[in-house]
Amino acid sequence: MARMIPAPQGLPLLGNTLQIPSHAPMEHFVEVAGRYQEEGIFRLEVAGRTIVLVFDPDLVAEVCDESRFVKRIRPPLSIVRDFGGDGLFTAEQDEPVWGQAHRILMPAFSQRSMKGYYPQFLEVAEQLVASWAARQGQDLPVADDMTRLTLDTISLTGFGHRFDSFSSPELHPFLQAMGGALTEAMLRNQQLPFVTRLKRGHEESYRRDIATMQALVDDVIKARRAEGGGGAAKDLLGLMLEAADPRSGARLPDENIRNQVLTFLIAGHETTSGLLSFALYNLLREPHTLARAYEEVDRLLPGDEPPTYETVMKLDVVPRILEETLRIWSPIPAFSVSAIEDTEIGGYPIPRGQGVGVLLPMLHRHPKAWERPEEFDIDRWLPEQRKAHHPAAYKPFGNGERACIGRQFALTEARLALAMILRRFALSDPSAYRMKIKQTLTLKPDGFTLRARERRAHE
Ligand code: MNH
Repeated sequence: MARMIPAPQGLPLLGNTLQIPSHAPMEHFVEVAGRYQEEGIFRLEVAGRTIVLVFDPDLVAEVCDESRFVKRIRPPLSIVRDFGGDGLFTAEQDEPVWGQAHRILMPAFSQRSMKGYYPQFLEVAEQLVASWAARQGQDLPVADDMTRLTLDTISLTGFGHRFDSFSSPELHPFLQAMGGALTEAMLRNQQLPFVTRLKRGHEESYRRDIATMQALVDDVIKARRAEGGGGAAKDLLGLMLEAADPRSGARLPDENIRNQVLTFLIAGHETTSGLLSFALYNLLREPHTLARAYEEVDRLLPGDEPPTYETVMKLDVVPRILEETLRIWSPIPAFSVSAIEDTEIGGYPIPRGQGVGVLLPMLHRHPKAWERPEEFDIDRWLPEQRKAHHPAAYKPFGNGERACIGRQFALTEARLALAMILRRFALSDPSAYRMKIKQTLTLKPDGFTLRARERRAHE
């Protein structure tokens, strides 16, 4: 028998639209979800659309069945498409260019390829630690510095472009523009279209932000073309300019390459920055885990020599800190799929085309799947425990074919950065930061600072 998906009371026409705090939608969804813990599913009427959110791991397992559900470009992704265009993140599954780009780029994101990027990963990580060494005893803006690291890393490895973010006290204008555009996409997601149309000032600054980002991308591509196309450069841009889809033989259109570069500049740094910021937050709250991390980096990375790729891949505590951080604080708090045909999940009817969002902060703390869900415990990620996890209870990188292509990239970059920080600095948090989430579609700790002191003398 079909069950009704529970929903909080809304207003006629407006539904639940006005209940959502515009700059903190995720916190609100989590709060509402708490009222439906038993059901693990609920429904909201937002800006004229019905959204269904799920977080019970068994229901999530159903929507992760790719024969029944597929990623469709709906709000907020259809808004992000204003700047992501037909890049991988915001392309429809059945747009030929998605498959072409996916097949061309997949090999560039294998763990093997990470070894090739390692010198650049290391170069930027060394700039981070040098910059922190020069600012000992000062309050370090964690999210900003992690953004410097991850933006410089993706742009150098992917496109041979240097932002040199650590040489400037201000963040690059690209980041300002990106933050503005992502925030506007989030706001528009919760607005009735007529409200969006009334806000002319927002429209102007939105278009300006998009133009700022595209101008940078065009410069990066122009610089490469001036050097003679892809050529020897076996980075993402070189690959996109030269490679043909192994299946169709097609090459990526120029407009698509532009969209991919912008997509990678955003998707390739924003979330990894959040991951590293949350990881540092967790470590400062978990002295026992921090001590284990120090022990590991001192054992595997003694001295001042730059660590090799092979050594970094031997780390075990550090990557488990990252995995547990992605459980407790997923930088992307939700992803969505749509029903291919009329179907039901757990007895709840889902009509064809209905979007279903997977609410990660709730899924990743669901008591059905996690013991002591609020506890930061890296030993959940020991091989034996890992095997015992509910198969659908951990989805920080999304699902299936449309899962994150940059997963190895993010985890390799982040484990190196965290190891480099820990081997060099003793960290403290004299202002006793209390978590405050800043959401610009993705999540970061707002206003989090820490202090760093060199653990040993360095010349
Ligand atoms: Mn990433 C898709 C999370 C790092 C490039 N990424 C996704 C999705 C999630 C995600 C979730 C699926 C979104 C959806 O279903 O709509 N990504 C992350 C997280 C990190 C991350 C949590 C870091 C931590 N992502 C990266 C990095 C890159 C990258 C680094 C690039 C270098 N991600 C992508 C791209 C997609 C994606 C591109 C879209 C893939 C596709 O649909 O083909």
